[in-house]
This record gives sequence, C-alpha cells and structure tokens, in this order.
Amino acid sequence: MVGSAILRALAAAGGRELIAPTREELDLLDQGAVFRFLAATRPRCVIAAAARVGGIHANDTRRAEFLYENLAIAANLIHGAHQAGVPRLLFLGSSCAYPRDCPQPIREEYLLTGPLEPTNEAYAVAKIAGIRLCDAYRHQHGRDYFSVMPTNLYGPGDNYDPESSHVMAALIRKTAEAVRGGRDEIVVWGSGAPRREFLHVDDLARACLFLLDRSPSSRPALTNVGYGEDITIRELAQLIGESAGFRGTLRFDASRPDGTPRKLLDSGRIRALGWSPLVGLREGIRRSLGEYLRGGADD
Ligand code: GFB
Repeated sequence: MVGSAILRALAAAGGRELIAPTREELDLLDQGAVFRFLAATRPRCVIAAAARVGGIHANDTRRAEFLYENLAIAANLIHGAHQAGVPRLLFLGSSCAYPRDCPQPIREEYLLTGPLEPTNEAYAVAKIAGIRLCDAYRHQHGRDYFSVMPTNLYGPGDNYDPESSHVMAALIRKTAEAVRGGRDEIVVWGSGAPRREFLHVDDLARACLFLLDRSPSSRPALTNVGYGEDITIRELAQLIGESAGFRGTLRFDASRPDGTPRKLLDSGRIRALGWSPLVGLREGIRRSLGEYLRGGADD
C-alpha cells in the first residue's frame, strides 16, 4: 500500500527514473539477491517501504514472521544500499515503535524510552532496528539515510482480509458487508476505547516526497507523519457506519485485544517545515468505502 502510493506520487511528479521490482523479481529476504540488485542498478535513492505488515491479530500471533522478515528486509536494504554506494535512503518506521505508555502526543525523542506494547513488539523491534541502522550508517559512514514514522495508515491497496487487516480496512469491510447483506450488527474487536490516528496513504506519500526534496542538512533523521487528531475505535466504527448507511448496532468483542491505549503522533516537526495532510478523515473513509465496494481492494 505505501510503496504503491509513493510510486503514484513520484510518477505524478515526474522527472525521475523509477525502479520498482515486484516480489517475484526481487525477494527482499534474499540477502545475496538484494546486494546484487543494488550493485547492478546503483540507484540515487532507495525508498524502503516494503515490510511484513498486519493488524493487531496478525502482529500478535505471527511474531517470528514479523520480527525475522522485517529485520531481514531492513538489514538487506540498508547495508546493501551502503555497499552499492547509494547516497540516500528513506526508511519507513511505524508509530507502534514508540513505548506503549509514553506521553501524548508522541515526539520523536521518545523512541527507546520505555517498554513496547506486547501485541506489536516483534514488529516494533524490527522497525526500531531499521531506524537505528539508518542512524548508524549516517554516523559511521556519513550516509544520508533517514526515517519516517507514520501513524496508522489506510487507502488504496489496503489489506481487507478479516483476520490480518488493520482496523480501518476491517471495519469498512464488516460495515459494507452488513449493509449489503441486510444485517443489523457488526462485531468490533476489543472495548472500542483505544484511540487511533488515521492518515490517508496518499498524504504519507506526499510527506515522503516532501522530505526527499529537502536538502539533507534541513531534514531530520526521524520525522513523525500523522493526521493530527485521533478518535476512539467506537467513533471510527460510527463514522464508517454513517458513511455506509449502516443503521444497526455495534457489538464489542472483549475476547480480542485492545492493544496500545493511545498513540497520537506529534507531527510538529514536519508541519513546521510546511507539510500538512490534505485528505480529511470523513473524505478518506468515503473514498475507501467506494474502493472496497468497487472491488478494487481485494489484494
Ligand atoms: O489497526 P489495528 O489492527 O492495530 O487495531 P493497532 C487497532 C484497534 O482497533 C485495536 C481494534 O484496539 C483493535 O482491537 N479493532 C476493532 C480491530 N475491530 C477490529 C477489527 O475488526 N480488526 C482489527 N484489526 N482491529 C497495529 C500494529 O496496531 O498498528 C502494527 O499491530 C502497526 O504493528 C499498525 O504498527 C500501524 O493500531 O493496535
């Protein structure tokens, strides 16, 4: 989802040759293949957007996969880029890399100041390793390798699988299916009380290009990119319900985990540089519902 959004934004901006191998063309878990690919292509910049991702249930139950694959992808790409002499690299982190109970809104300097949320610790550890790898190559080798820390994302190319998706895609699917099937109840995991911040992936892509276009000295090593406001999961379910014309009730399934109580990013750093999101939450939900209903979301 993120890689495709960045590619769309880069293609729209023009003026750059883009190399975007598919999973079949380049397996990022294969260290030798990644090193050879980067040495052969020698890009001016690498954007490390690929990752093993999923919602709270996938993160919690497939810890080995999330930790191993994301560590390998980060290590292969970052070290491979350095070996091939690639001067610039953008690494995508995730707001779940911050400590579970850190002050809100979350500032970049809170990284590594406390314990992680257990349901996403494996993924978070791998993302922290990637961020610190970028710092290490910058420190030891003077590389312009930097990280972007997005909040919860949604948009075209999202995963709508009921068990492995994130909450936005899951609730869009459940609500759309309930309306279609004339059902009057949707099941929402957890208590509905956790707060989340949702950013449309096209706004994240714009933020990435915005940072890439800056001079290295005016670009932070780590930059939060969030929407600026959060809502409870209950409020999200209600907003999606309104948008889809769902008039039934929400049932909260307490056997499912809540995860982090809150993770609102302080995006003051990138806002001070001049970026802000363009897609409002209601508009983003409306678009995503439309994409799901048109069937463009079954990947
Ligand atoms: O988006 P989500 O799966 O992940 O869940 P996290 C957010 C909240 O929505 C949790 C609740 O409190 C879920 O219990 N929720 C309610 C649901 N109904 C549903 C549903 O049908 N499906 C899902 N998936 N959730 C992820 C991390 O955490 O955030 C990842 O696990 C990643 O590492 C991502 O960083 C951004 O926001 O809790």
